[in-house]
Amino acid sequence: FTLGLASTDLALHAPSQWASAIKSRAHQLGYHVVISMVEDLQLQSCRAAVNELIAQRVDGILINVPLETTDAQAITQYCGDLPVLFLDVDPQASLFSILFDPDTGARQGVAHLLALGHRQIALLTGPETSVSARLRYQGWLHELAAHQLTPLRVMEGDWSAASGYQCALTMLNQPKLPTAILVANDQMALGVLRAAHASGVAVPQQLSVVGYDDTQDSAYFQPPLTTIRQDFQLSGRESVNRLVQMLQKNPASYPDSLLLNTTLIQRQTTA
Ligand code: IPT
Repeated sequence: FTLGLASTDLALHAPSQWASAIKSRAHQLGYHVVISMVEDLQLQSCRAAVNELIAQRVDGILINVPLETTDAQAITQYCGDLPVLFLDVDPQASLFSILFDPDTGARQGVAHLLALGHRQIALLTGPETSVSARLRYQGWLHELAAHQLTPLRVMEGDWSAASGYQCALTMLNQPKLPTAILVANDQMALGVLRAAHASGVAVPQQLSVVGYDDTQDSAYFQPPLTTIRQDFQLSGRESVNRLVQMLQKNPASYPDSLLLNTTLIQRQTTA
């Protein structure tokens, strides 16, 4: 059997972690994995990547491309009998998927800051084109509203450390500074730490920073980053297990979708 993986930019954290976890689990089970990278986030490009995989005679497809529900449904239909599992869609949609619960992650970050007494909280979101980035943002707003709070400021990055740096420089250059910032991923949080340092703002004494992902490097940031952990190893392994189960062609044992929890990892960027 051969499994196909259609993925966004492998230079980003989630795609690279998934590619590696999926490859190694498939290898253990004696499957091959072929990867097709999607250059931009248009439905057309995702379809082209899927076609490329089908041409290579894959038996099932994993899709790590942020897709709107209707687009993901169109891809599922398009693939016909070929099982398709999604990694970056809305958990509310009835698609076959393995996802991290964005509401839990958002709640953990907000609750942690509120418990420390923060009320002036800024948000640094991921790109609006990303389903997960939007869900994290909505989760933060929802949790803040549940405590009669609104964000002090909201800015949008593109997941890169460079964008985190630029956005944080802008935020830290305003008269009214946040006491804490929730960041949609650790790479952007790395840029925020550097901007704080460059602006003479002490972390965590003057500014608390919470990331999202828990990359292997995050414990080595200065200071070590408090973050929301997503276990990509677990998710990659489970996605292969479940897709393979679909290939057994026994509808009675078709697996369900899975919603994974996130964990708050408290390090030294919050006080
Ligand atoms: C999300 C990561 O949190 C972020 O760091 C970035 O790698 C992004 O993926 C790329 O799409 S995780 C999300 C796909 C569940």
